[in-house]
Amino acid sequence: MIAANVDTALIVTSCNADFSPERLERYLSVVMEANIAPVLVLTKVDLSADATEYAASLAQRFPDIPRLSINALDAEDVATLSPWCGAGQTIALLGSSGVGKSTLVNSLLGGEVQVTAAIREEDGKGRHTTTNRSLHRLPEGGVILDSPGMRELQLAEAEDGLDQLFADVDALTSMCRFNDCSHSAEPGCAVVRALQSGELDEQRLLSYQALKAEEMRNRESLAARHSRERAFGKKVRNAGKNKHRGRDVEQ
Ligand SMILES: Nc1nc2c(ncn2[C@@H]2O[C@H](COP(=O)(O)OP(=O)(O)OP(=O)(O)O)[C@@H](O)[C@H]2O)c(=O)[nH]1
Ligand SMILES: [Mg+2]
Ligand SMILES: [Zn+2]
Repeated sequence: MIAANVDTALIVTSCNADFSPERLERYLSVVMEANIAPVLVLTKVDLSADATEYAASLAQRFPDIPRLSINALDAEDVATLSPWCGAGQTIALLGSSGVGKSTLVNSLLGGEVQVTAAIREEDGKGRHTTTNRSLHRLPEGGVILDSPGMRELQLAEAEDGLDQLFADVDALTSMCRFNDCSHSAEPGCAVVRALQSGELDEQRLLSYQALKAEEMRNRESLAARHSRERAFGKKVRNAGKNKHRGRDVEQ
């Protein structure tokens, strides 16, 4: 869905109104579904007095995902990405418009290769400056793909990615006494037990359940659309055949 042969996805967000752990969960699920290694990159730490709080929120929510806090304009900060930049490595950039994806590319390449533009003052949103995908060779030997900022990301066909991202919750659900446990009032519910003991954070369970439901809904509607399209394709092919048959009769 994003690109082929990507090793690492830099999921970029900033210390401002763009910051949304819920959106990051969506990106992470899609990336993990595709067996791509995610790295969370928090930019604009130089512009916010609360940068450490943003970073702490990521650490609390995504303890197992590699994370970097940087000023994307600062070469020294950006050099902390070098473990993912070596020969044979392909990096993709994901994130909303204005979070600094192209800025990162420029800092990594050491030049103004990609156009960047200031975000809007009023609402902090980017201006969709990058409009095409482009691949750039890094001095360290790898390649990096710059992409247009994403508007929204609906989850579909990312079930495995979700289960990987929420592996602890997924493991708990399989330990409930009943296979179809709804994790509300059933006896022997491992999820409720973990909530009560404090082992599982309720926010995490709610996120998991909401994303699971969304993923299933979207997957089902995608499947329905595919089958409608297949049926239509068949109709078109049959119409074509009948036309030929008609001509045969005339001749
Ligand atoms: N001070 C500071 N400015 C940054 C940082 N990262 C990005 N910027 C600025 O934020 C603005 C947007 O950066 P871009 O690199 O154009 O953002 P983008 O993610 O490529 O946006 P699209 O191409 O629209 O998807 C530019 O003015 C950058 O100079 C940072 O870490 N610190
Ligand atoms: Mg850009
Ligand atoms: Zn249960």
